[in-house]
Amino acid sequence: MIDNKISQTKVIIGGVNKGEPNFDYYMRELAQLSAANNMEVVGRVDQNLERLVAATYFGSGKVAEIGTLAQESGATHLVLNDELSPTQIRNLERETKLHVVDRTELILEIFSNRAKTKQAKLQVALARLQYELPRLHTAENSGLDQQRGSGTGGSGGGGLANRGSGETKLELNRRTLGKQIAMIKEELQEISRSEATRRKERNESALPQVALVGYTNAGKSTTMNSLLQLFGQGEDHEKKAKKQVFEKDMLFATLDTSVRRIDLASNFSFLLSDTVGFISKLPHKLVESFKATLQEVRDADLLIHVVDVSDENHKEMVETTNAVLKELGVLETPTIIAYNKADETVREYPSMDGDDLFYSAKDEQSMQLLSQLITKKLFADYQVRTLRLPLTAGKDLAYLHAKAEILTEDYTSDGVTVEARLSPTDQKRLESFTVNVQE
Ligand SMILES: Nc1nc2c(ncn2[C@@H]2O[C@H](COP(=O)(O)OP(=O)(O)OP(=O)(O)O)[C@@H](O)[C@H]2O)c(=O)[nH]1
Ligand SMILES: [Mg+2]
Repeated sequence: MIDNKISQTKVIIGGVNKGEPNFDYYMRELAQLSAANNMEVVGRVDQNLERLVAATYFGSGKVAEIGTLAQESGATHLVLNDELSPTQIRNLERETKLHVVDRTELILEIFSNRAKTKQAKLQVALARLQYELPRLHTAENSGLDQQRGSGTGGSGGGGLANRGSGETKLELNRRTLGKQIAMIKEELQEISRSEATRRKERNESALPQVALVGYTNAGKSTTMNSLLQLFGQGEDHEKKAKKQVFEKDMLFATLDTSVRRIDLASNFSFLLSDTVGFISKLPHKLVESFKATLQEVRDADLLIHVVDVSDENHKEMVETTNAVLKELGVLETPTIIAYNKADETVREYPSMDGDDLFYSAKDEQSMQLLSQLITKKLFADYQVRTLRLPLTAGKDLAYLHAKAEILTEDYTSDGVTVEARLSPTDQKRLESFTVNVQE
């Protein structure tokens, strides 16, 4: 969070409740999103309506009320809970004299401020251009949209139609945006291709892949760091520190995916990835353009769905995350539900409730239990097999030593008998040497 209150933009948050059971929760999220965007929430307006008013989103009485509230509170911006049409934004800006920011734009803005790597920046830029494209004529008309994107500033008011610039300029702008979109897409594809190569190289040993997923600020990065801390034995302090990922008490601290190798026991290793967190009504275009970043989630053999159980809205957060996981097509991936921050609750931890884990990412015992769960889930299909390798199979023996957990090894004059724990892939690969499979 940014401490400097003086520079904060004063905003009123607002939403139309069409009878959604989670409405209040969405509004609180909206307040948090505003705060994350360096905005100070000075008022909130809700209206119950069966459907949105096509022209102005709110009904006319509410619009007038907002105008008054803005004058009293000194607000310059109106932040709304839904994605609005360009016309609604234009009309509301004219009538309230406020700069209107809808939920989609707010999320896009936070993402753009947080993006650090080239890939993240391009992905946000793409989502943003796609959001702006159908709204271009608003920019023609009001001039307000030139300020849009800064998040702060904005004098409000305005919105006088200025059609003098004519159709041609609009067409030109559309074409320019269209070209920019195409260029960004191409650049992203390029990055994606080299990423894919790197991913393949990184995982040529076919290590199982585990991905941390969940609502933003749930503690995914902290969980990753604790696992790294605990299982980076043998590594010196400096090396461990270098592997750590960024964790912070703020929305969307992580925008990029980090992948680290975790070595649990002898040859029991997996790749762990930490990635962007989710929030309700995450703009579809944003999820779409972050698909490359979320590739690790899509490839994962196991998901660890981290939930901040100390948050009273954690049930809604689980639903939100599941909705995004559905959009990514990974609802069927085996998942451990990991209720984090149990230290902030009265629950005993670490503990299990059926298959679910209650833990704290800051507690070593919790990490031990989590790693056991991962092992159990990940290696459920592993089998202990006895293999008889002739002397000529030196390469296969070397492979076993490098990739598998060897339990016993017995050398004779014509070869070697090995008892090893094998992954499904290796079971197939070494099928011809197998003399016994342990149940
Ligand atoms: N009390 C408590 N705080 C925790 C625990 N785990 C994480 N936190 C705190 O929660 C905040 C968010 O942690 P992160 O690990 O950055 O969360 P994240 O899920 O990676 O969040 P994003 O990257 O923003 O999606 C940080 O301030 C952590 O210190 C925990 O077990 N107990
Ligand atoms: Mg994070």
